[in-house]
Amino acid sequence: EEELHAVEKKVSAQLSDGRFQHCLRVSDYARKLAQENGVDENQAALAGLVHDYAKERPAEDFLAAIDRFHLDPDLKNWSRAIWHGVVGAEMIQDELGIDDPAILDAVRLHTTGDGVEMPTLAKIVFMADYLETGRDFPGVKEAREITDKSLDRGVFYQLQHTLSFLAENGNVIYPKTFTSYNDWARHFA
Ligand code: DGI
Ligand code: FE
Ligand code: FE
Ligand code: FE
Repeated sequence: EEELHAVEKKVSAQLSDGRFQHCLRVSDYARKLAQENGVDENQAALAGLVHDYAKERPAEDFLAAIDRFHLDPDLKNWSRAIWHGVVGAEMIQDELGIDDPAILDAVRLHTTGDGVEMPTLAKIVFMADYLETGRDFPGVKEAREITDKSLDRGVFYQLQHTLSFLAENGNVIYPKTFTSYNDWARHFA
């Protein structure tokens, strides 16, 4: 698609080559998951391409955008790991002119996930980010197999493992990461 190519150039201008290549792989993996789950594959590919658009912006840009877009001021207490999705979605709309609310929501939710009402496109981008062909953490093969059988089981697998990983490393954990996990844990209990 032609829009995809124009957006690729704008994304690559914002990112290191390594992260841009990650975005291309997420785009491809999102297209595959879209085909498997009855979602528009071009919409999924575009969402995957832009998901980390804001990842390398300086903190001042995020802090200014939180004011400018009237986002929750508590966001200022967090960091780029959280900002690049929630605040990044506003930058994508503003700077890339992408207005599709499903794509913007998928970007907003791609780091923390969401509860069981999470839109299918958002599940796809969340899982494509975790499973793209450049990822090689222990368990990635199992995670890919689970996700091919059930997108929902894949989402829960990622939430479970990311939460454990963050806690093991003594990281601060964003509340939404917990509420997403709890909702799926109840769902599958
Ligand atoms: O942007 P990516 O590296 O491709 O992937 P991502 O946006 O899913 O995650 C970015 C990082 O954020 C990753 O190292 C995991 C981490 N993360 C996810 N949830 C939380 C978190 N970090 C903190 N501090 N708190 C969270 O709740
Ligand atoms: Fe990200
Ligand atoms: Fe992710
Ligand atoms: Fe990513």
